[in-house]
Amino acid sequence: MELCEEFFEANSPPADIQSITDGVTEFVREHHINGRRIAMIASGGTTVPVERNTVRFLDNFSSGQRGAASAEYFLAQGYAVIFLHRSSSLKPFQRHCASDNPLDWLSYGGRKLQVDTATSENLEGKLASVLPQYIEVKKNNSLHLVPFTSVFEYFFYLRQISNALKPIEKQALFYLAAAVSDFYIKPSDMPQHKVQSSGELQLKFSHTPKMLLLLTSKWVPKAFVVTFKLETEEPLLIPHAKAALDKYHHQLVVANLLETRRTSVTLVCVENQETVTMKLSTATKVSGICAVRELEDSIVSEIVQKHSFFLA
Ligand code: PAZ
Repeated sequence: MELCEEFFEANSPPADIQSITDGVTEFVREHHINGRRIAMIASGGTTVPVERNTVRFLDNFSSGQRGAASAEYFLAQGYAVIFLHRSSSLKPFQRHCASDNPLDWLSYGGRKLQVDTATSENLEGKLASVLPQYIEVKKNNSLHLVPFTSVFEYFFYLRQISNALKPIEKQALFYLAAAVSDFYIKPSDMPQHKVQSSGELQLKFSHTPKMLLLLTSKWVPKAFVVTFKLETEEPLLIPHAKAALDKYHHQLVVANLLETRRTSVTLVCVENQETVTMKLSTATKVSGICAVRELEDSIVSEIVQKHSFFLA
């Protein structure tokens, strides 16, 4: 845990930390008064800057699909959601149009902008199931977005959000689906300016401090905490998920393999380290949100049940 404290001492907080904190604190206050549970979802990958005046950075594969889809299902289950996400990754609701070019939906004539009838049918089909929930969420102000890019921003924001959620104790649910870099370059090991291409590039990586122990023991010791574990080798997956539960003493790990993460996950629970595997094919049915039930719908339903049990 010392390494974690050192991380916060050695690095400067992001410039907007106070406004992020104020926004989250107000969101928590508003929804806690109304008796809502609050899910804090972390989503997308963190970057690792190479230079202090950052031109280059290391990144990872995460698209944010898991977190963005899950946020919609938590909202549908009545949670207020803080969505801590990589700024360029998928966002709840918007993800349904992420592969579209909005300019293709419009036509312009006689100084009037119109939805193009040729494309509107397709558009309606796509958005009809999403828009009612989106409008409701906006009306209730039940989704609060906090964007990050680097691993530094991620940890600073996570700490502030945890502080804001600490008072609501068990009503808070952490769903940590972000792919956070395991290695980073300390600012003391980072050049100030753009590394020139004339010489060799040598980088010194340090282990990213394991903030999870701090989160479960100090930041939000009463919250319901779900983490995610990704591997590329199957034999490592469940043992690593179980080891994480032993180490961090939280409630649940969602384990997935890179190749099959869209179609299969295994939930490893703290009680008896029981495992439940969910596959997309067994989860297919019509739901309120999508014509085909997404894997995240099943994951979130199961987790909400476990959170209810935890609260009882
Ligand atoms: O963001 P995405 O939908 O492309 O992928 C989701 C995921 C694989 C990043 C997530 O399910 C996950 O496992 N996150 C934790 C990764 C880790 O072990 O650090």
